[in-house]
Amino acid sequence: MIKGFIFDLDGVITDTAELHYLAWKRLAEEMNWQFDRDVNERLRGVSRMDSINIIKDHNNATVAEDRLLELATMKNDIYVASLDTLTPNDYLPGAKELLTHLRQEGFRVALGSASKNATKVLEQLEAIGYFDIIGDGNSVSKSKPEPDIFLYGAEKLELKAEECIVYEDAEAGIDAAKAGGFYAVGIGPDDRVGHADVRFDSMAEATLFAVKSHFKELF
Ligand code: B16
Ligand code: MG
Repeated sequence: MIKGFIFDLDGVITDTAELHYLAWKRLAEEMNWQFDRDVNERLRGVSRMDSINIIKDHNNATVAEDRLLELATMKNDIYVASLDTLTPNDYLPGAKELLTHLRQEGFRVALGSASKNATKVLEQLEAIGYFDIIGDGNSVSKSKPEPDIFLYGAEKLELKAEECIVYEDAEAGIDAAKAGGFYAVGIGPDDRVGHADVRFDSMAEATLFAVKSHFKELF
């Protein structure tokens, strides 16, 4: 029986991908690196250090490990400063309504994000109160597609994986949810999250009613 929900952040609750994109673009310009929206798409749900390695490799650049860390910090400073522009109007359509319904119906709710800035993002959205547990990039060391962040959330909620539904917009996130034994709801196109148990184009369609209808026997 489903007792809890675990949410990814970027691409599910809000669209911080655009702010990540602008911050990486600024860094790439400084470094004279090629960077565009297609490359940015490959960073969806990927940790900061994995992201900078993808951009570096895309440019066939050689960068010492400590310099790479410095560059990732530069990007993060730009990104964190831009989070001040985020407001409670910046939920993805449907996300706030879903969180409200889950609270009303007494489900347990956790965040399972790769971002080390997840708490700051939730604060800007005024969304902290919707979550019993916040699992983020600081909570576990192995990132998606490893299931650790979702297992962390379930454990803190005191639930088993099969009692939780995970919402994810990234290919690696669905892989992580399935590897952990969770039910997976994919948000986005078929070529990205078509391997989820059920897929919706957007959060606006992934309502509690729609999910309950799909997983009838689990509620
Ligand atoms: P940070 P999610 C992910 O968020 C983003 O999709 C990804 O682009 C970003 O690199 C990652 O968080 C790490 O973020 O640099 O803030 O620690 O989708 O897992 O909520
Ligand atoms: Mg995401």
